Amino acid sequence: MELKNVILEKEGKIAVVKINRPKQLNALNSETLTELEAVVDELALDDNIFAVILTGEGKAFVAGADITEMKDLRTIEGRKFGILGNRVFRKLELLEKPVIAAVNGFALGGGCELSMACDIRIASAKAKFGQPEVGLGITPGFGGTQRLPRLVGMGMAKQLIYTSEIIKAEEAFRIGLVNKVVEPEKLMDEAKALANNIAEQAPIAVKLCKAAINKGMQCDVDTALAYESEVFGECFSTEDQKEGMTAFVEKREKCFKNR
Ligand code: CO8
Repeated sequence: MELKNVILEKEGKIAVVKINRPKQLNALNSETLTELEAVVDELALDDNIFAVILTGEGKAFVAGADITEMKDLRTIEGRKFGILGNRVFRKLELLEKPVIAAVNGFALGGGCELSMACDIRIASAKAKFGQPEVGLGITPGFGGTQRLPRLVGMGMAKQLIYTSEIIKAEEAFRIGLVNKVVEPEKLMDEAKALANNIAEQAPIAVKLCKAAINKGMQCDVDTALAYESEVFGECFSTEDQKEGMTAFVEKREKCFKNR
């Protein structure tokens, strides 16, 4: 697929995905969502990429779903748009490689929701977060009512969603919505350092950790622990487990092969 609104760059073991509609503050229209889905599909199949960074071109991360496209939608079309966004974001959340949101600016509505479908959020000190949907007469529709309370707790999520309040990066850090706040000029370096650190670990183990955390957070603790035991056992069928432990015992550098 020809990409107009999304840029995909690969640098060694990491990929950088950039939402690229800066004039519209990277607002997500159907075309952009479809391109993002194609990029996620491509990354899923790329055995040389072990961590992904998602960011926005220009002054915004993503200022929401495209209000111009949504304005005149009828019920069935609104539902279709919501289903598209949820499908793409869920695909991103389930991608078998960690995704870091490098939040460079506005992350509002669908933008905040996009960042929450990522594994880790690093924010520029200039970033702003919020779910302003009720001020537009709609509910969050790309996972905000579900992922925000899971991240920051039900009370804080309800306050943010019911009021449309927009918060600064420091407040987002305080409530646990972002992992770290950094100076704007350091954002990509920090995100890349983190991504490269992850990419140096045993990829199958990282993939299984992601699956265990994602799955375990959505079910009862006994089912979750049983799943953890299953993936833990699975690690012992990999060459990388033998390599990681042998390298430790032999006091040498390890060399993982994703096998
Ligand atoms: N959609 C479409 N266009 C947008 C959006 C958006 N979400 N955000 C900004 N733009 C456009 C502006 O219209 C403007 O275009 P133009 O130059 O043609 O007038 C351009 O981007 C620049 O924006 P501003 O001039 O407004 O820039 P400012 O720096 O003055 O303000 C703000 C920045 C505060 C971010 C402001 O643009 C704003 O409030 N944007 C809207 C934020 C918002 O409400 N986002 C939530 C949208 S709803 C949503 O995301 C729901 C997701 C789930 C959908 C489920 C569907 C079923």
